[in-house]
Amino acid sequence: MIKQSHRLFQRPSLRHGGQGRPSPSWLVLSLLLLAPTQLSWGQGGVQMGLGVVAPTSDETIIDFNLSRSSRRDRRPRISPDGQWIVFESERDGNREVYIMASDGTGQRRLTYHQAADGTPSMSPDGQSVLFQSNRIQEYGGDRRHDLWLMDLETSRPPRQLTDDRADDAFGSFSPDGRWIVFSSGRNGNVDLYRLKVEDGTLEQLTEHPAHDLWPMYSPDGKHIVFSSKREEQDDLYSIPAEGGEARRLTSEAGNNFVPSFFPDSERLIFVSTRDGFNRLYKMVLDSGETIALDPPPSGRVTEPQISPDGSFLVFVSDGDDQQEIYRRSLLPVGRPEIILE
Ligand SMILES: [Ca+2]
Ligand SMILES: [Ca+2]
Ligand SMILES: [Ca+2]
Repeated sequence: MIKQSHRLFQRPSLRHGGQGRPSPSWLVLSLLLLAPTQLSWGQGGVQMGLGVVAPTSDETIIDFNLSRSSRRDRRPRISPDGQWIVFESERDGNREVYIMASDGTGQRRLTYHQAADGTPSMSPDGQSVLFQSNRIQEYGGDRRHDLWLMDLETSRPPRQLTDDRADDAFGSFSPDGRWIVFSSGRNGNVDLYRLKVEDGTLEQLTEHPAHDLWPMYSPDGKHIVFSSKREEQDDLYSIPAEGGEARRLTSEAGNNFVPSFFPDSERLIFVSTRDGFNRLYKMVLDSGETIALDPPPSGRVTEPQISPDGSFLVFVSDGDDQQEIYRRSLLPVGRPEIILE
């Protein structure tokens, strides 16, 4: 459903700041969810050099540690051409946005600000990086997150895309680059909104008392999946890209979050605690068939991202102490495609 449509860049309306405002900590709470329990990886998981080698029956899966800074490297997002990974890190003292080649080389810092800059994603044309930052200290003294867009080709300062006293977070581009979907608490609880890049038009996509988090477009642009605690747990839901009725995708006991689509738009990978610890699962959307990623990565795993061509997976794990970004090939010898069966 489309609940409202108006231009951004107007001053925030005070009526959004009264009763019904979400707790200031929804953003923090949603992030704590990402590391709920410890995983003891008993068999294999032998640390070797840059990677973690976990032997399996038919092949060797190597999870390469790409970021290697041990300073909370998180939120990896792969560029549309698969060549780059943008991410956030605290390696320089406070949260900043970085970019590296998808093999981990050429790590480069993109933001220089004392505020918390993070959760980046690249535009489909590969020319700009969307990120969230609480660098504007106003809204009655609060530091709340807004969305910002940085041009990679020039040294121009980032452009502020949202301006509201609530947190705006988890921004992500539509595949055609025309829209940015994000989570915002601006109407009293955290719902999904989409912002038209061209002219700043804003549309509300969900309206539900639960917090709607981690929105992600399907590669065909038709759907948005997200995480929301609408029942007794965090589940994944899907809505049409222009808004509409939410379809619940997960129902097994345990929290489910951070979905990422395979290139066919028919399968997801996501994090679930259904086995008592953070584990990655692949799901066929039509049938609901779900299997765990095997072998499970070492450490507490979260934030999986499938490369646009489906050839590799990146994720975050604390398997080498602090959170770092790992890469696993999804193309074992003799198996040119990911088969879910
Ligand atoms: Ca910063
Ligand atoms: Ca805001
Ligand atoms: Ca909501």
